Amino acid sequence: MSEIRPHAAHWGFFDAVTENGRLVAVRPFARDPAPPALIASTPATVHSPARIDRPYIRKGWLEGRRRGHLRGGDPFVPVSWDRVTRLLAEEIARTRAEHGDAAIFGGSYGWSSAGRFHHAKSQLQRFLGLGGGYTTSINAYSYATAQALMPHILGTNEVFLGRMTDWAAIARHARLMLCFGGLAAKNGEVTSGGASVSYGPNMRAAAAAGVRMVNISPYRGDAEAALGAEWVPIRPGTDAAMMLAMMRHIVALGREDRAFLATHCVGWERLRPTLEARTPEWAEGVTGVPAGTIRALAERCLDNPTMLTAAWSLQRAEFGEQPYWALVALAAVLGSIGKPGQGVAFGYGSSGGIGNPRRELPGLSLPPARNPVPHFIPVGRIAELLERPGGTLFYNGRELPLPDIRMIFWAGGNPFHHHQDLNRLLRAWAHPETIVVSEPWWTAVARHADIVLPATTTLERNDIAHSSRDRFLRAMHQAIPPQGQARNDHDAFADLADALGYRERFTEQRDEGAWLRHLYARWRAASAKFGFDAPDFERFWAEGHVEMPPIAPGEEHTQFAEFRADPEAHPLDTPSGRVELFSETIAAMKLPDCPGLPCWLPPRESLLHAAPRELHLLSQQPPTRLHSQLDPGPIAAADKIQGREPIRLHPEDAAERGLVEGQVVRVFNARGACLAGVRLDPGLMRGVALLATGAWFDPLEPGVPGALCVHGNPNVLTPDVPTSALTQGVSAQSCLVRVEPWEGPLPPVRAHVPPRIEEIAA
Ligand SMILES: Nc1nc2c(c(=O)[nH]1)N[C@H]1C(S)=C(S)[C@@H](COP(=O)(O)OP(=O)(O)OC[C@H]3O[C@@H](n4cnc5c(=O)[nH]c(N)nc54)[C@H](O)[C@@H]3O)O[C@H]1N2
Ligand SMILES: Nc1nc2c(c(=O)[nH]1)N[C@H]1C(S)=C(S)[C@@H](COP(=O)(O)OP(=O)(O)OC[C@H]3O[C@@H](n4cnc5c(=O)[nH]c(N)nc54)[C@H](O)[C@@H]3O)O[C@H]1N2
Ligand SMILES: [Mo]
Repeated sequence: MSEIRPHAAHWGFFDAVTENGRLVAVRPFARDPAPPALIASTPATVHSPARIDRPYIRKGWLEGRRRGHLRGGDPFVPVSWDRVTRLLAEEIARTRAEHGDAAIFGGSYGWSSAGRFHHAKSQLQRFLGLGGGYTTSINAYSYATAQALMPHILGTNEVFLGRMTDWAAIARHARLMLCFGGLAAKNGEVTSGGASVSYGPNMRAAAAAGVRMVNISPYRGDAEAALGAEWVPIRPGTDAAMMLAMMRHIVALGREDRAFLATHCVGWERLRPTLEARTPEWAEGVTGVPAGTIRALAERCLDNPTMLTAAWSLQRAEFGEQPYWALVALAAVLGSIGKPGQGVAFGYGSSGGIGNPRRELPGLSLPPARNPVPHFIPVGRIAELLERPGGTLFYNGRELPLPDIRMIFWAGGNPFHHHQDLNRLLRAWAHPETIVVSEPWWTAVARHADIVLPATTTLERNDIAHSSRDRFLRAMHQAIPPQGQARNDHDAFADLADALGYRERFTEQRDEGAWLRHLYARWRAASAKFGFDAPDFERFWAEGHVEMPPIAPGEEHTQFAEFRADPEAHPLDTPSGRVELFSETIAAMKLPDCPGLPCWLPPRESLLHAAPRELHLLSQQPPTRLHSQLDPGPIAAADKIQGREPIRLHPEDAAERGLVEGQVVRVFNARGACLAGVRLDPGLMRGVALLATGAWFDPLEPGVPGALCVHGNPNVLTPDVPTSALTQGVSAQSCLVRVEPWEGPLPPVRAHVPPRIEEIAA
C-alpha cells in the first residue's frame, strides 16, 4: 500500500510516495508549471548506502591524536547516542572554560535543507548562542563580494538578491538584455528554502515578448536554445575590461547620459579620464571579443531599452568587485537605472525565483539566539582563521581579530565541498582539538570530523518550506521513520543543551509539532499586517500548501524607479545618496586590489598569461545536483564518465592533448589533482574547461595532503585567495590547470560508501 504526502526540497516541491517505510518515488507538485528534474534523485539519495547509521568517533581522537593531527585517514568507532552526548557536552564545557567561547567556531556555512524549523545551521547556532556563543562567519559563498561591495555603490543588496526589477517589467519594456555569464536554465531548478516556480518560464516569456538576449560568456550552454540568444564568447575574468571599453565607446560617440551622471551619480569626472586608454581595441586584446563587437553592442545598448545583468559567478573570481562595479557604471553612463524594465541587476540566471514577480510578505524561520561572541570572519576565510590564530584580517575597513579556534561545529554545510584549495584546508583543519559534524551522509566533511552525529533527512521529520521568492508556503510531512539511529538536529542539540543545563531555554518547552504551529502562527500574524489572510495551521497542513495572493496581470516592478524620479526625495543609502562611480570610502582604504573606481586588474590566474598547455578551469554549479547534495542519486550517476565527473573541453583543445570523448584524464596544477571524464563540447571558448562542483571529494589516500581526488572535485584545484581585501570574497573561478591522459588503472570511487569502521570493545 503506498501513501502520498506533501514535501519539499531546495530542488523542488514534490509529493513523497512511500511503501513499507521507504520512499519509493516522488511526484511533481501539481501546481508547478515546470517541475525540476532533480526531484527524481531524492529516493535513492535518502536510502543511499552512504547514510550514517549511528554516531561515530574518530579512533585517533579517542586515543588522543587531536590538535595538529591531519583528519580524514583514521577509522571511526561506533558509539551510542548516550555516550557521544556525554562526551560532547564535557568537551564543549572544557573548551569554553579553558579557551573561552570564541574558541568554538560555529559559522557552519551551508545550504542545509529546505525546512525552516529543522534548518541545521539555524538549530546549531541557536544551540551554541544560548550556550555562551561562538565565532561565526558572515556573507555567502554565492555572492560574498557583492554583499560587501554593493552597499558602497548602490546602497543596497536588493540589486542581486532582493526585490529587483522583475521579469514582467523586463518583458514589457526592455528590447535587449546583455547577460554576462548567461542565463543558465539549470540554476533556476534550485531555490534556497524550496522551489515551486523556477525562473525558466519567465525568461522564456521575456524572450518570446521580443527581448533579444545576448549571452556573453565562455560557454554557449549558459543560455538554453529556447532563448535564441546570441553568443559572444569572452575570456573568463575579463568582463570588466569589456564593460570599460563599452563606456569608452559611448563617450567617444558623445552619447553618455550627462544629465543622469550629473544628478544621480558621483565620481563621473574621475572615472571618465580613466576610460581614455580603454579602447575597444585594447579590450579585444584582453577579452578576446572583437573590437567591432564591443562597439556594436555599446551602440545597441544606446539604441534599445536595455537590461544589463551578470551572473553571480563573475564576482566569485579574483577582483570580482570590478565587473559588478563596472556594470553599474555602464548602466549609469546609459542613464538607464530606474527606467521601466531597464538598468542593472545581478543573478537573473543564478537561482530559482530571482526576478520573479512577487508580493512582499514576511519570511518564516527559526528565531535566532543572540550570539554573545562578537568575532566573525568573512565566510571564505576559514583556512586563514585556522592558520593564523591571534592574527588579524583586514575586511571592509576593519581589522578583524582571528581567535584561536579549538573546536569546530558543522551542521548543514560541507566545507570539503564548498571551499577552495582543499589541500590547504586539510592542513588548516588539523589545528583544532575537536571537530564535530552533524550529517545524514558520509560526505567529505563527515569523513574529516572527530565526532560524527547522524542526522535525519527532511523525509524523516515534519517541517515547513518557505522562500520569500516563492508563491507557495509548503508543508513537509514526515514520510518515513528515521533511518538507522539518525536523529533530528533539534533533538540532538536539545539533549546536549540538557547535559549543559539549558534544555528549556533551547526548546522553549516545545516539541516539533508545537514549534511548527508556533512558527506558522507568527508568520500568519505577520502576513496579516501585509493584508494577507492565511488559513489556520490545520487547514494549511491538511492542504499541503498556502498560496500567496497572485500578482495581478500587468503588475510589474522596476527597482530604483523612485530614485530616478526624484533623487533628492529618494536618495540611495550610499554616503552621497547617489550611485558611487567613485567611492571616497573605498579609496580611503588605499587597497591595491580594489581602488576607489571600477577598473581593470589582471587576475593572477588567467588565459592572458597562461603557460602554453594551461587551460582556464571554470567550476560551475552542477546541473545534476545541488552542490554536493544528491551526488549519490541516479541523475548525477548517469552523467558521470566511468564514474568520474565530466570535464567539458573544446574538441580542438582535447585533440591537441591527444584526448577523446569518454576518456579519463588527470586534471592538475600546483595545488592538487583530480580525475575526470572527457566530454567534448564545441560550445566552449578555446582554452576554457568546465568541471562542475559537487562530486564528493575522494582522495586516493585519505588524510594525505595532495592526494589525487579520484572522483573529480574541482576544489582540489581552485585557489583560496580573496577577491580583494575590501570584500574577502572567494575566487573559485580564477583557476589554471593542465589536463593529461590518465594512464594507470582506474582507482575505485569510494565516496558513496562508508569509510573504514572498527568495532572495538566498549
Ligand atoms: N569551485 C567552486 N566551489 C564552490 C562554488 C563554485 O562556484 N565553484 N560555489 C560555492 C557556492 S555559491 C556555494 S552556495 C557553496 C555550497 O556549499 P554547501 O552549502 O556547503 O554545499 P551543500 O552540498 O549544499 O552542503 C550542505 C550539506 O548539508 C547536509 N545536510 C542537508 N540537510 C541536513 C540536515 O538536516 N542536517 C544536517 N546536519 N545536515 C544536512 C548535506 O548532506 C550537505 O552535506 O559551494 C561553493 N563552492
Ligand atoms: N542545478 C543547480 N542550480 C543551482 C545550484 C546548484 O548547485 N545546482 N546552486 C545554486 C547556488 S548556491 C548559487 S550561488 C547559484 C550560482 O549561480 P551562478 O554563479 O550564476 O552559477 P555558475 O554556474 O557558477 O555560473 C554561471 C556561468 O557563469 C559563467 N562564467 C564563469 N566565469 C565567468 C566569467 O569570468 N565571465 C563570464 N562572462 N562568464 C563566466 C560560466 O560559464 C558558468 O556556467 O546557482 C544556484 N543554482
Ligand atoms: Mo551559492
